[in-house]
Amino acid sequence: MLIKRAEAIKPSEITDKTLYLKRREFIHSTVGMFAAASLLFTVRSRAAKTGDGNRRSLDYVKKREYSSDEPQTPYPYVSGYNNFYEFATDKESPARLAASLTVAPWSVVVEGEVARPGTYTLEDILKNRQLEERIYRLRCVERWSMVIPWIGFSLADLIKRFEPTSRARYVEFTTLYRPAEMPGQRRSVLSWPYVEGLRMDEAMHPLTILATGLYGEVLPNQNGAPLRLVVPWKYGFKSIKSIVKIRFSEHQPRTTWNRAAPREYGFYANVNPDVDHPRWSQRRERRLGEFFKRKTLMFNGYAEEVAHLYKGMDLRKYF
Ligand SMILES: Nc1nc2c(c(=O)[nH]1)N[C@H]1C(S)=C(S)[C@@H](COP(=O)(O)O)O[C@H]1N2
Ligand SMILES: [Mo]
Repeated sequence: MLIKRAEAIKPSEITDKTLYLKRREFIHSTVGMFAAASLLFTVRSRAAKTGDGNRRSLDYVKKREYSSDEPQTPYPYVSGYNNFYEFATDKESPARLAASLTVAPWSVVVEGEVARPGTYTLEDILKNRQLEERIYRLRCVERWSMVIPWIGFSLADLIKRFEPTSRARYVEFTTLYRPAEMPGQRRSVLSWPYVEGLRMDEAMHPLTILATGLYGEVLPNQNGAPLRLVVPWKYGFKSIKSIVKIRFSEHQPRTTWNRAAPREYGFYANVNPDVDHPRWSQRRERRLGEFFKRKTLMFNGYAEEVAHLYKGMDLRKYF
């Protein structure tokens, strides 16, 4: 994510060199090839430095629920090129800085319009839940995308257990606030804690998952351990990481990016090639690991599954 509060952060802090290269020079594919190769190199060497010491396999995943024959993005990108502002505003540092985040024990507070509010431990949440592998695309506002074999479970399945009341029209998610372990939170780059939200029908959609892993392993901290949302038809910033609170409400939540820059980041944030970001087009994207840009697809390619949720809505207004 990029934000425009120039007085709060210097451009050099939010725009790393590879993205700078991308913006300027990717018009020429040869330069693009060079930049893509050097990005992979940077990402690989950073990964080697962090040692990926916490990698643990999740071998009890049984079911393959949603597959894709698209080539998967190489692991070093997925775990080495991250947006996680609680740690840093560049893409390479979260892998290193998140390594020491304490992710166990972990619990999630459930509150608002539900019959069963309370504090649920992660074990509680995972109990009896079938973990599945689902290969979904993640597409960022910054025009890059990845194909990731996530491991997780349907959010709807968990929500049903909390028994939302008939007044619950939205679900709000909150990320951990722990400045002692999350150095980015010591600066007011965003208003902490990070908050995201979905309309109830979006949250209950079978494509929406809570992820606990990727590539057959426990979720790396930089990807939002131990529990993060994945909403494949929306821009990446909706997929909130390291969730500690789930709140059900009648009113649309005030989400972090929307508050920071309402003209740039709407509540819905559906991937939409026809609605530009105010500062750039959203028509094309770079799949990390590939040389040539590709066309961005409506709803990130999931139109058949989700377009009905927005029937009759003006998607320029509700962007
Ligand atoms: N708490 C929190 N969640 C977050 C973010 C963040 O900064 N903080 N960044 C978002 C953005 S902009 C993107 S693109 C994705 C990146 O997920 P990844 O690092 O697993 O690829 O996480 C999203 N979730
Ligand atoms: Mo993003």
